[in-house]
Amino acid sequence: MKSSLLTLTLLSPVAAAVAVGAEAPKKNKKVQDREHPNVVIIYADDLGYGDLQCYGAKGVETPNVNRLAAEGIRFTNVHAVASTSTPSRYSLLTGEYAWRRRDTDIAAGNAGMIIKPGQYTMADMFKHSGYATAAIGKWHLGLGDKTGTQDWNAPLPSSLYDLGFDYHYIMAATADRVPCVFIENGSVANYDPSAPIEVSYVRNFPGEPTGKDNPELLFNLKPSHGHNQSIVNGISRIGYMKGGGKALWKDEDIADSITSHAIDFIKAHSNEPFFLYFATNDVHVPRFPHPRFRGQSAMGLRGDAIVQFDWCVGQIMQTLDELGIADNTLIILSSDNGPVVDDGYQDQAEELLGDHKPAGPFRGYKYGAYEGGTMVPAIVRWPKGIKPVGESDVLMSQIDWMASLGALIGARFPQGSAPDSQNRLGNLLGTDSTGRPWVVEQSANHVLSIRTGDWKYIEANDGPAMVTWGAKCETGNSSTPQLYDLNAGLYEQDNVALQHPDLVFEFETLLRQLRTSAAAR
Ligand code: NG6
Ligand code: CA
Repeated sequence: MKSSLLTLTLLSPVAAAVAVGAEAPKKNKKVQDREHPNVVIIYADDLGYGDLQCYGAKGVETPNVNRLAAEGIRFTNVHAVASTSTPSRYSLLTGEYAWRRRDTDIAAGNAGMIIKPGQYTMADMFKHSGYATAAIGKWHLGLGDKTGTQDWNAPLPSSLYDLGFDYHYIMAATADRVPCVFIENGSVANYDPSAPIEVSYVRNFPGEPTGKDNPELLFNLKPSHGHNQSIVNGISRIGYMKGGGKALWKDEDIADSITSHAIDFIKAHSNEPFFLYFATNDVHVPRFPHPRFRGQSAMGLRGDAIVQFDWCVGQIMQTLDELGIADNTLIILSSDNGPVVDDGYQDQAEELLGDHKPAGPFRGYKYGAYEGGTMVPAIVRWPKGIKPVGESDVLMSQIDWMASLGALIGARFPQGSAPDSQNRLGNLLGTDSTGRPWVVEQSANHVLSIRTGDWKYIEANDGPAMVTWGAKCETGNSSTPQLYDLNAGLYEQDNVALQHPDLVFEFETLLRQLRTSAAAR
């Protein structure tokens, strides 16, 4: 049923409803019970709505994710907060829309910590509710006190411990950005004192080769656009770095490395409730999966990276099974933004795509305002707590996962924390099919869109129609407002804004209210 009337009321976040004073509750040791299930968020990178077999992928098999979906709920209308990584991750982990802050765009590898130590994060929420907490994999939310000032050869002054994670083993940004080393508990892992690390996003270090000047050294992957600065492991990157020695990662081993650290964390905490944020490097560029996954899909490196992602998921599931704790572990699998095919390396992703549609039936890709930018796969499995109801088309945003998971574990929220996150636990667990009346989506150039069950509104802006840095992605920009009737087809095609000025006005009003609401800073 089409609803033309929008609920303009800003639902008060659960955070406010259960607000307590600023004093943080003490960590109490808890046991894993139904009120305190383990929670594992498996957060893929650039994995599109159509990239998994259980979402209709062609040319690639994902048996482990298929099994997860078969034993849980496969959601078909879940949105990342933004169509790029840093703002989506910021929003997921803080429950605050990234667009409320100016410094949450795609972060450099030497960005200072974007989430401030004083903010109450999802990890704080679990930690203060008695959970062991860990972040493993891609971080991309900055490290250290201040951009560009980190001494990578010593413990960093601010790291994830200040954000509620007891343990972390992370990549500072992305695999295509320096520094190409893992950070474990605030220091470079496997640090090599014979090769001190220097990082700059401004200038190269004298004598260091770059992809631009030394293409003959690119024995693993060559760039298709950008990505022509420092060379690590025969692949040129964004940014300049020197040193690293034996601490430098090998791209083909990243999935193995983060998965084994995740398994170790799970094993070490199998007797107490734990929260694991497992953020994979797959399927972000440079796509360079381990040789054992090569040729396992019909799509070359991008498809093989999906196979590798599925393997990681299988390893986590197997570990939980072996420890006998799968039943009371709530797994959420999703992605930080929609897909992109050529994102800067000559990996033949475009040539080998065949019939595969990375964004499924939706228009647009990563970076853009169309649905393909933020519509992501989302699977929830918790044998002890939810019925495997199959599919759910409830409208949901990742912004609500913090308040929803907080409600699940009985967390208390300091006043003002998670300001945009609403308790939608019933949606997440499949017991309530009435979804959010609307979700907000953010594109790479800060254009906001509203999606309801029936409509998609994209605010007017003056940007170009395609991204300007090489990726063949539509931005969704238009100098006049866009309104699409999603019942007329999921592929945003006919702009009916002129036929529905009342609705356009309602959406504009809603965005204005959201932008100026108390949560805005
Ligand atoms: C872009 C990069 C792209 C990717 C993206 C961030 C170029 C030419 N392109 O600037 O390859 O790294 O940033 O992706 O540099 S995200 O998924 O982490 O947001
Ligand atoms: Ca991403």
